[in-house]
Amino acid sequence: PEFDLAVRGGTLVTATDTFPADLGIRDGRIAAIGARITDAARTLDASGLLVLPGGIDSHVHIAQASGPGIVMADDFASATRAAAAGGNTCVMPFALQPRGASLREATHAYRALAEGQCHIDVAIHLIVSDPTPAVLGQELPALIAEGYTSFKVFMTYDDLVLNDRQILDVFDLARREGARVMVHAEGYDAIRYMTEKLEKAGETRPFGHALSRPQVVEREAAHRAISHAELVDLPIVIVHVSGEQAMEQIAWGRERGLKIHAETCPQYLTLTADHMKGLGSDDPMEGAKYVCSPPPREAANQAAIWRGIQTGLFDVVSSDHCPFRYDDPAGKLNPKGRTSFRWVPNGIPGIETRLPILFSEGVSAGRISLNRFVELTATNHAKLYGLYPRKGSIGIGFDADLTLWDPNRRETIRQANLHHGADYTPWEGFSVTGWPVTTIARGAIVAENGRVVGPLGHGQVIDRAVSP
Ligand code: DUC
Ligand code: ZN
Ligand code: ZN
Repeated sequence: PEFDLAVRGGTLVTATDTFPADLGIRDGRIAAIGARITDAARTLDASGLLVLPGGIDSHVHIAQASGPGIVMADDFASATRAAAAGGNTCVMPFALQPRGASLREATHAYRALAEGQCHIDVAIHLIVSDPTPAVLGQELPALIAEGYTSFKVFMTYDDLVLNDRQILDVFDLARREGARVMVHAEGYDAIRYMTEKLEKAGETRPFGHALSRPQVVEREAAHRAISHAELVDLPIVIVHVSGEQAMEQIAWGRERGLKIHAETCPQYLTLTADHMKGLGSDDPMEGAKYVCSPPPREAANQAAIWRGIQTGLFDVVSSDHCPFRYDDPAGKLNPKGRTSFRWVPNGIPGIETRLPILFSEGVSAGRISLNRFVELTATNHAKLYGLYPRKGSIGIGFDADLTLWDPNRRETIRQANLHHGADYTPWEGFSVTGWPVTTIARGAIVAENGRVVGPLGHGQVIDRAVSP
């Protein structure tokens, strides 16, 4: 046969177009788009379904070191299994440089964890926590040349925070080397001040987390990051934008002609700070299930985030999957976590639920078009991080990374049906319309009807060129 696989009778959706067509797949790539493709070893019937570019989640945390006694709930096998079941074909986790250690060694050790352990493709970002002369002078340029072309910097956390001079030096290097920089914009000193004040006042429950990082903390850091980017003349991505006030800073920067990209996440569209009170339970510790940074805001803020999605302020919607088990001494309910929110690990699982939640609340609810959905969940991720035109759309020569999507299927999100390593989902009982039915990664069927069928090791670690 001419093709290994034909996908017949579906409606193809890209960031710009929606049209009925068959696909012919050969050697893991899209080889034909046409009216009637029949000469294939295997045929999938996509009638009544949308054929979307596979989801790319450019912001996930997998098997990342998380402080003494704390263990992240997913390794590469479980995270990519959950991602595949949720309609994704590529995820981008972070190799973290522990302070005082070599970024190069940490990165190569992290990559070794991924090799042979992934159901879908993985591309690795770096986290720079210690920009020493050796890191800035040798390690980082060498890693960028090796294909690690993007990295994240933090403006908070004891073990990760960079001061302003360090941020400027790292931005300057990124400009020279053509690397993409992601910024976690929350102010370290403001958080410390608030945390100590809240603890002194006895406000130690998980809800204190939300009080310790009000919008001004994110807004101030976003402004500072944007100003540093202007000084250095570097495009940046502000990740996990949670508040309307930070959005205003981004809009302000763009009006000045700066290239400021922005990411938000489903938690800022669907959760609120009140979730951290553990509502619906007698136990305030239940609120720890929703502790992530930045924290979800008041309900009215969700409308502002939706406006940013509709108007183009946001380029991408990622999950920021950062999974910890709840009922586990190495997770949310670690012994110190019970004494103060300060010790509750920050992050929530979401790698498998990102696409259904955004589709349902966005497309099915009439807030965004199908094309905008594809742009926000696949195309723009590929373009921002150097995966385009290999991934991120449907076209001749692209990787055959596809999700067959049933726009009418109604489902209720249940932990019992998810594939991640966490022991809960923040969206337990959340109803959605629209669901991924089949996930195809480089031409192979990796998930079908909630079952992951592709072999571990099918996914590859992808090196990237610097993004134009
Ligand atoms: N930042 C993230 O990107 N993820 C989880 C926690 C955090 O601070
Ligand atoms: Zn972050
Ligand atoms: Zn994150």
